[in-house]
Amino acid sequence: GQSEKWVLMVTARTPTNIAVIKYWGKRDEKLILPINDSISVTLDPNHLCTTTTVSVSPSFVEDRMWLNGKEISLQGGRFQSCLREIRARANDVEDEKKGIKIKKEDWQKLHLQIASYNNFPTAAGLASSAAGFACLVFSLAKLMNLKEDNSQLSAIARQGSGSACRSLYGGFVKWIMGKEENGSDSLAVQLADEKHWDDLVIIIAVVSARQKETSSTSGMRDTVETSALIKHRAKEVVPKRIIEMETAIKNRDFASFTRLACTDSNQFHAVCLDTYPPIFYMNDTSHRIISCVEKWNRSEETPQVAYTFDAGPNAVMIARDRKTAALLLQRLLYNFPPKSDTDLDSYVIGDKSI
Ligand code: 2P0
Repeated sequence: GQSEKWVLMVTARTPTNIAVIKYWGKRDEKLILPINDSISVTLDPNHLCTTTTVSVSPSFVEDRMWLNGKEISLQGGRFQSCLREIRARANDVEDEKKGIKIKKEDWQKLHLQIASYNNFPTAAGLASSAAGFACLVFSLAKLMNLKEDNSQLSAIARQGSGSACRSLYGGFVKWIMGKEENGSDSLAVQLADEKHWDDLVIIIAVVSARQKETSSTSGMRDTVETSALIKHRAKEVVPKRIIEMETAIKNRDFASFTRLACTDSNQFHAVCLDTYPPIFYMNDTSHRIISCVEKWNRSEETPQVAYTFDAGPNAVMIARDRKTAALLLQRLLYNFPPKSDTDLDSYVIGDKSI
């Protein structure tokens, strides 16, 4: 009848995040519980982000989702975990203007339609799943009137993709690994907001926009099963670095920040190489970018630029301020002229990226 014709919608936009102390390895694959804490910086929402619209209507007959205009399956365990956790916490919703009244228990029967867009290459090591699941969980939480705070929502987003839990906050964010077997304390907290250290400028050099060969999920599973180094990293190295990185962020100490971020990225890739069979995420261009930044940092009194690489060859560089960012672009364009034979396709330039 007439009363069945309504549609209720919520749209949200969520930026991706870049880890400066990396997450790599799970202790529980189903709940997505990590073997160490991690720290990230969330990008400016104007750049790499996901926009998701979630809608509900009594006329929808099943849950459906479209990613970048193409329908995808919601049958995977990760989507089902997020949907189940959110529906379990749903509350009454009332929209007087539209004459809509949804009772808490109705959410178990009502179906959803979800449309999501990434404004950057999916699965090219630019953390698309991080922004994607964070945005999905956040928009559904708004639609279903959840009372949980962002930390509690992050523990749901975590079950979609580990790194997604860190995109529920802006600025600098820590994912606490937690101790509980059910994962209830494995969640994100904000260390500092986006205004705390807004001199920093993030520049991402897209070395390759191709999809990565080894997914993070299977890569980290192989690492945990075969690498001897990962145990040392998770138990001895990361806990100390987390404390040092929190202090560096608090004091806006760029020299310490750079040393910690660069060595942690390098150790993550060393652990990938220590996996059997070995995983190569960086390529020759990535290595040349590292050399270029290291040489520059060593020629100055104090470091100018930090670099970090995720599960792909693209370089994320963090310049200490805008002036340095402009000099960095000059150096990159000189060393990697866009029209030469290098495979550096383009530069994605963040403004004030945090
Ligand atoms: C990070 N990465 O901390 C690390 C550094 C990639 C390298 O988190 O299996 O897509 O969904 O939990 O979150 C990528 O792994 O893996 C990642 P799942 P996810 O950002």
